[in-house]
Amino acid sequence: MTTDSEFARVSSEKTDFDVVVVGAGFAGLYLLYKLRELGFSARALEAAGDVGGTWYWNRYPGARCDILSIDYSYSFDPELEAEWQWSEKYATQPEILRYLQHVAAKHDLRRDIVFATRVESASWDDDSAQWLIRTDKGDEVTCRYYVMATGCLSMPKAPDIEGSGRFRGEVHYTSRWPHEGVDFTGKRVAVIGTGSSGIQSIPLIAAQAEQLTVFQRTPNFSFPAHNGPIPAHRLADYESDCAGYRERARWSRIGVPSEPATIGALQVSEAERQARYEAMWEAGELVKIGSTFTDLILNRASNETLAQFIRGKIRATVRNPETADTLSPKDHYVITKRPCLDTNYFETYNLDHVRLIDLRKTPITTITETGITTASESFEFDAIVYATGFDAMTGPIVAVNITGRDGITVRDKWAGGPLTYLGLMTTGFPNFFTVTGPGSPSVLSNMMVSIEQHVDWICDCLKDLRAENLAVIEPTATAEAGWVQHVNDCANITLYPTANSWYMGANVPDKPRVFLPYVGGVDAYRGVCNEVVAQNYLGFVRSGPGQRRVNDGVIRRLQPDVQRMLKMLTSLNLPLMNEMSPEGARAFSKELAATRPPGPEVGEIVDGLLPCAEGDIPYRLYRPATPGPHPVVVYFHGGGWVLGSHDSDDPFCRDLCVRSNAVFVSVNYRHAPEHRFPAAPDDAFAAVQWVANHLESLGGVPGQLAVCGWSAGGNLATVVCQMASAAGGPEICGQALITPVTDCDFSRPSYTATGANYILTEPLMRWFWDHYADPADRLHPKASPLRAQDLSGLPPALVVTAEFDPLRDEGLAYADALAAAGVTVKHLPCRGQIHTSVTAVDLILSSAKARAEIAAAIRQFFQ
Ligand code: N01
Repeated sequence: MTTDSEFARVSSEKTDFDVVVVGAGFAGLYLLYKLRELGFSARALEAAGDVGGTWYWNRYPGARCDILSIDYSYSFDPELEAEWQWSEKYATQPEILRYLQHVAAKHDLRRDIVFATRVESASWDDDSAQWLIRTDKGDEVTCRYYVMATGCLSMPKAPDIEGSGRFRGEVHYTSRWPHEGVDFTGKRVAVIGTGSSGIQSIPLIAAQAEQLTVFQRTPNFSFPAHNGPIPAHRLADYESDCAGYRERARWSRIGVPSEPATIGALQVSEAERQARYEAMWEAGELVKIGSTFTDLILNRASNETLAQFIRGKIRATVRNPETADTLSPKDHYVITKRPCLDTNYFETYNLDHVRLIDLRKTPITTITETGITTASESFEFDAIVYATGFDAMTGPIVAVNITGRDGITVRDKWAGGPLTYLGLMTTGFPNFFTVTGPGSPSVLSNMMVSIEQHVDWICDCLKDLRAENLAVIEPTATAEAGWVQHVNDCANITLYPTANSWYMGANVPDKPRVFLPYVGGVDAYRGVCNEVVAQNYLGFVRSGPGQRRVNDGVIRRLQPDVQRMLKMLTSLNLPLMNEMSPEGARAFSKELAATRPPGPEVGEIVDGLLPCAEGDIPYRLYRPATPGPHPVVVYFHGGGWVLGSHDSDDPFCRDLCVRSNAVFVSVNYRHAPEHRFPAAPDDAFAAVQWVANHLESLGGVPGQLAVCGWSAGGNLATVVCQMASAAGGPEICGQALITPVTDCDFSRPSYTATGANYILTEPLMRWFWDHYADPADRLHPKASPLRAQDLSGLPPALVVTAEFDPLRDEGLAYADALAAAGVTVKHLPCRGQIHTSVTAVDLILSSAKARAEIAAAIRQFFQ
């Protein structure tokens, strides 16, 4: 245990270091160990009286880890792994603290730690390239690198309940529990808060107290921990190949080795779904949620099946139906608030001396000298326990007055939400690092894996700087903005942002609502950090005596789901379509299409035939469920004029039909190479003429006819508009061109930059053109509509382009040409998307927004 003289003991030796570390929890201890190993001089400053971090402070009864003990431990020291045996599946706080004390002693880490000392400010001096750190003891320390290893949940949320200072009885915070413990025997106790801390402590407080009253604002989803010995199969897996086990953890989704799910919750029968949920419930491991179904955090309906299952378990456990109902979460999706693991939590409400107060119905009006008053009742207590949570992730960082270059503070810079590069650094604050900072997987992962990864990355970075005679590192503004965008992109395809959670900063009054951690996965994140280094510290400026190396850039520009899909496709090593025969490619694309989600339900689907130059061609009509008549859109499928049919873009047509409330008539056309140019545009035009002549019988509104098409279908859609314009009809009131082919020129920059790796490749596009049209024919506006002499008078257009699409620039050129000809044009650029993204309904979730905008533009055509 530390005394104030300790600072003097440690700091009197030296006041200037290579590195100052704040915090002596899991992160700070490993950092100290590693820095010392690398020969950096380092000092850790710690507010607590000893090592332990969160496990030093959170000593409330029932405090345990909720990741298996073997996973919630260091991997850097094989000797430690061999000598330390965990006594339970989920170790208690005292055992985890003993572990940390053991590590500190084993590596003699305390000699470089100043305890009972809080860092109050840190300021960067550009001239000396140093940080000046000031503590609450009035001490000053300088260093080249300043690292905050202060944890994500270390700053208790300030009391925000009226009268909280008035209570004269015992007041305890789960986050600052007395070391000597608390005896509640014979006492009337109130617990406010039902997050993880409340849920863990309530059963044990109930076991002692004479009366326990729980004040619940939001019920939580909690799973039984089934604590006990570490499951034998898990222990065997770990012990048989410890190093391999750790490596699997490092490259897993959340930092625990597990088999990822392969199927969505709605893709199995009700019986199988329930069986899987039962297995998850019995396992007592949060990681099992991720390995049960793929889409629980992505799809509302899927998530609701799990929510219902858990509510059923609560009803089956809690005898009083009203109490069971109050304990059943209904205002947020499972996982969107951190789920809890409990031991006898719900059972506790069957005890006669335990009462639950629903603060949604009867909010606390004030805390009094003797108890708590709600809107309907006054309670007297001997003790109040606050389990009210933390100012998470940013709180501990902005609590220190950190001033960077040009006098800006982190607090000011982050006033609208944290801005970081990789959750590791922030622009304007050179040589300042955060371990598990906002924008990194941190709280959405096994903290141990994320802590070790960050510490390793930071230490490797310092080592590289030293090796290259560099002294200062700072992210560029572009890299940081790109990362913040990517972090948001990842969150926005999930249900996480829908909850009022601490992940969103929603628990702290006036805190900006920003999703704080990185939800892209531990594996993906590790890949990013490694790539940044492999690309010579992409996104960083590094400088030293006489040198300044700027390596500006954005590490992830693809949407996260697109990135994952491409990675998955690469791993499958699929054959290339452009190396197949047309028949082979058709069969292959049909096979792929069979595995995709079906798209939404529509009111009606009708298959029919319509006459064209060389016989009938099939169409499929999608009718909205709303009362008709409806506007009509003739749709042309993609497939490079070679592949596809009237039903090959089925999910996309369904989606647009529902979103735009229009009848979609997806028509087939003759395909190349059997029927080369101009068979396809001739069929397409004939189809539009036929639909125009049958509008009313198809359930359409006279005069409300538009065209839409994707890829080669987008080409046909606009060619049809040109043909109709030249022929004096039919009247078309809008054209929606989704990543269309508009030209036969392969030299535009989008071909050069994105022609290799994003499904639609340059060789594939050449293969399509070769099958479709002779080089001379390609120049005809019916093949390359961008080459038309005059585009004036064409219907209003929506042109959708994707950032990583070889066709991007010709789409853009067409939008510009239409605008120059006086046509009303809306251009919708899809950031981070590829050619196939927009049509990939329920597969590329990040493209849903684009589909909503397409539908809005289509509706606009008809106004
Ligand atoms: O904090 P919380 P926590 N009036 O914010 C309520 C980790 N952890 O300490 O949801 C009334 O989750 C608040 O209500 P609401 C873990 O990551 C891990 O429990 O805001 N009630 C909520 O019920 C966890 O998620 C373990 O409506 C008020 C509760 O207080 C994180 O730490 C154990 C209120 C706070 O819940 C935080 O958990 C413990 C008010 N004014 C913690 N203000 C392990 O198992 C707040 N509440 C490893």
